[in-house]
This record gives sequence, C-alpha cells and structure tokens, in this order.
Amino acid sequence: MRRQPHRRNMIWITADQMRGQATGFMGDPNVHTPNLDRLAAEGIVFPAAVAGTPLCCPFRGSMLTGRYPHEAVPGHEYPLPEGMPTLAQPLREAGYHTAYFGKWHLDGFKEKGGRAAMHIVPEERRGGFDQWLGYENNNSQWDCWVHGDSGGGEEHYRLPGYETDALTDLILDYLDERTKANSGRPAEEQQPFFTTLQVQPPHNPYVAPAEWMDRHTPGALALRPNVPEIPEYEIPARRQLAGYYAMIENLDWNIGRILEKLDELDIADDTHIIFFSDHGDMLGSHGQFLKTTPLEESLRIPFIISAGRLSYGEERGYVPAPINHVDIAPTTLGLLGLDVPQWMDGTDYSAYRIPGQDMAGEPDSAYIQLCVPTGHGHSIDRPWRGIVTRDGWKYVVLEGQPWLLFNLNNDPYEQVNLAFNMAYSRKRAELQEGLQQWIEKTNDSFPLPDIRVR
Ligand SMILES: [Ca+2]
Repeated sequence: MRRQPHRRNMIWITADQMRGQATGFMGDPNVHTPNLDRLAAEGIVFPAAVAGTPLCCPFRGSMLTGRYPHEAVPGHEYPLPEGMPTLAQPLREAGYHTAYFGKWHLDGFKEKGGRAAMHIVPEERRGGFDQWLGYENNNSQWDCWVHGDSGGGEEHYRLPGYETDALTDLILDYLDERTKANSGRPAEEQQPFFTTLQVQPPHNPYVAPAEWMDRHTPGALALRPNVPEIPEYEIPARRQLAGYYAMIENLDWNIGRILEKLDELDIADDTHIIFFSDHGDMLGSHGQFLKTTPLEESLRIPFIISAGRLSYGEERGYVPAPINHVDIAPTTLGLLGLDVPQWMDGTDYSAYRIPGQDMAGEPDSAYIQLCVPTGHGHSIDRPWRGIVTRDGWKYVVLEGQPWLLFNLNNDPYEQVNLAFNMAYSRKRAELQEGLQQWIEKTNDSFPLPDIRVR
C-alpha cells in the first residue's frame, strides 16, 4: 500500500553550471542523457525554469531559504546570514532525516585566502542538516576533498576518483543506511528522509573521466546559432563544450545508479526526485563565457520533478511557468505535504505534480537579479534587475538604463534586442511596471530607468 504523501522521501540532484538547453529531452543534438530523459518523461518538466541570480552563492542561498538574494546571500563569497533558517528546519520538525552531500558555497570563504576545497565549514554553519559532508568550493574534480560528518563523527578526506562518481557513492551509502534504519519497522514508524547530491560538474574546468571524454569531438559539435563564427569565440566554445557534454553524460550515468539503487531498496515509489542546476554557462553564445548574464544560456536551468519510478497516480508533462530559485524549497515542502513557513518568499508549484490540486497564487513572471557583480573575467560588471514572463518575454535593466528586451517566443537565441525600439515602447513600459512590482513586493531597491517616450 502506498504511504501517505507526507511520508515520502525527497532527493534533490543538483548540477552546477548546467544550462537548461543541454539535455536530450530539450533537444540538444550533442548530448545523450537517457536517465534525465526518463525522469523528464515520467515527471513534470519546467522548460522555462530560471536561476533568479545566475551565480553559485546567491542561487544556493535562495535554494535553501526560499528568500531572494538581497534578503539572503546577495553575492559571490557572501555567507548565509548567521541564524537564518533553511529548508532543513521545517523538514526536521516534520520528522524527516536530512542529509546534505557535496558543494555548499555558503560559508563566505574568500578564495584569495586559500583553496576553498580545504576550508572546513563549522558544524553550526551547515544549514541545520542532520548529516553534512561536503566542501565549500572545489573547481578540481579529480582532487575533491570533503569535510563533515556522515554519521560517525567529524571526517576530512580526499574522495577517490572523479567527483561526481564519488559523491554519488556517498548518496548510495546513505540510501542503504536509511533503508537499514527503517527495516523491520511498521510503515507509520519509518522515518522519511530528505537528501541532496550537490555536484560541481559540469562547471569548468571541463574535464570528465576518459570514458566520457572519448565520446565528444570538438569539431563535430553542433553549436547554438548565437555562437559567432569568429575563431576567438568558436574555438574555445567547441573545446569547452566537448568536456561539458562529457561531464553531463557522466552525471546522467550516476543518476542512473541512484535510480537503480532506489529500485534495489524498493523505495523508488516512495521517493520524489527533483533535478536542477544552479545556473547555466554561456559557452561562446553571443561571444560570452560562464555566467552572471541574464541571457538564456546563463539564466535557464533544467528543472524536473519526478520520482524513482513511473507512477500513474501523478501528473506528467511540460509546465510553462518560470519556476525560480526561491520556489524550490516551498515546492519541496508542498510535494511532501508540509506547510510552507511564512519566511519563505517563493511559490509552491507542487500542485502541478499532485493530481486533483489546483495552483493558487501563481505569479505570471519570475524576478531575476544580479545584486553584486563578481568582478571576475567573463562576467557582467554591473548590477541588473529583470523579469521573465510566463508568456515568453524578458526585460532587463541596468541602473537607470534599459538594457535587454527579448521576445523569446520568436527569438529563443536572443538575437534581436528590442529594448530601444520605439515599436516596443508600450511592451517595455508594461514589463517595467511588472518589474517595479517585483522590486516593491520583495523589498528590494533599484534605480529604474525613466522610459517615458518623449
Ligand atoms: Ca555554480
């Protein structure tokens, strides 16, 4: 017999810098992702999902707190504010066992002070999870150190082999342990769990095990049409993409190992899986690399709500809502049948997955921001604010200045900027009105441009 929804388990699988376009089910011709395709086919896909701030630390702060970056983690190497509750709190109050594995990047460690992979996040700054084994930041997939406590006291060691494979091994062990802890107990006494696998691939450096690297040849890749045919951009784009796709295929294989384990332990039916990334990667589109820009390759993330096994009792299909970073925690609680605390700003989208439930209070747009520029090369050098609408428009402003206006319905590669086109001044005013509402609603502040037509 199926357990009550609130007793189901939850696994988040989170990639780093994996853009939303780079999967088989989204039509990328260069990559084979059979396990992600299976999750997508059996679950709910949000093709319009966005990283409200396309940058690690702010995204992760919002992911765990359901609050916008300006109220949580505004910029690169900013810490999660002292004492701020995370998703772990309502989960633990509801009796969940909670465990976090992998990349954290929320302790405010400054990379110029040494290698963040060797930084030990203090126990009281691990977000309130029962178990926590991970690292602040790594960027070296063959030399991945973890620090923390996976149940047997503090430990610090170098993971064997490739990061994604080794972190997945930790999750597989955890699934074994939780199943063992519940074995022999009646269903109502079994403790459900929340766990997450947070891997850094396909973040640069673009390196995967040889078995995966062998599958991709830079010159044979089909580039997005917005990668300029200029050697300075095209050559590095091809070289990076070959490794990028290898890393994604390796991650996909590891997701397959998790699905097999859930089957083996007979908990596939009882386990929700949410797959997403913290932002994308430009990889040569518009002659740009990496992130922090609101362009599609940086902003758009994969987002799937699925389960360990196909369930005919749940909704499937594609949902056009621009689900955002702040919505992940509320949606997680909603899927588990738990109340969303007042301090979370995001929207619970679980009704799209749960049969017989209707969405209420769904916004018609997502609020996107870069509060604090990183100062890194290949990044945007000033703050911006913007809005992405459910009906396919994107509008972004710099301080006191319009910047970008795209109709994604007919221009998915963002080749025509309408921000200064008089024919679209009314659309621009409408979108700026929506943007202003977001700024007010979220207690943000930003000098909007004067866009009155003279
Ligand atoms: Ca990241």
